[in-house]
Amino acid sequence: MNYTEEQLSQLRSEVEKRETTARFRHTLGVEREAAALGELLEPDSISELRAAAILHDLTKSFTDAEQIKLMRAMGLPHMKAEEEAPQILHGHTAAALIPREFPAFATPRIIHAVQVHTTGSENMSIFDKIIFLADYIEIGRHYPDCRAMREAFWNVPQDILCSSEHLDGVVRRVLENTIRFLKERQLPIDEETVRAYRDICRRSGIYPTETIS
Ligand code: DGI
Ligand code: FE
Ligand code: FE
Repeated sequence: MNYTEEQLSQLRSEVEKRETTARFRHTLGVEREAAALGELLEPDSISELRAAAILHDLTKSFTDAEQIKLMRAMGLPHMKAEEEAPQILHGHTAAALIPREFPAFATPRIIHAVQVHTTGSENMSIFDKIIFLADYIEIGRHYPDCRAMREAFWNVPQDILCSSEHLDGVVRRVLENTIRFLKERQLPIDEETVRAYRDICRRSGIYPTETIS
């Protein structure tokens, strides 16, 4: 699916109304990063990647209770994360809202990438990985881990930038960072995050270094 700049601009103004200034700045950062990654890795899908990035944190401002209420209202099945890691629910609720509120943008690729943007998933497409990585390395993120992954992605020769193995390597390291971050804080690690990490290690022929009990 291709969107015109006019359609994207209209989508941006709709989403801007629903996000705080800081969140919307992040959203635009993710859009820019997703477009830059798309130029290298998915050049025929830039406008669709932009749309997914604009929509990815649509419901981020909702409280945990509101997330759970929205899950039920939209007929989504119960998830363990509702008790253990409610901060991951916003991808699921945002994805479910897209067909209702932004039907022109309800493509399977946009919906799936938004749904899994926080945890990753098994069998991620390049489109999914671009949104997942753009969310972590967009220019507005200043945490040392985010800066390090931004460097790790961009600071390589041009021919490596375009390789899906390089993308996989950085996505794997982002998942490793997330798991380590959660372990250090003794927070529950969602099973989807674990599956995403194991799957990308297996596909890359790499032994998982983050052990998950
Ligand atoms: O929505 P953003 O802030 O832009 O970023 P995000 O959607 O990647 O959400 C990041 C938050 O999600 C961060 O606080 C870590 C948390 N998170 C990611 N995976 C897991 C998780 N939290 C738990 N408890 N378990 C997970 O597996
Ligand atoms: Fe998010
Ligand atoms: Fe985000």
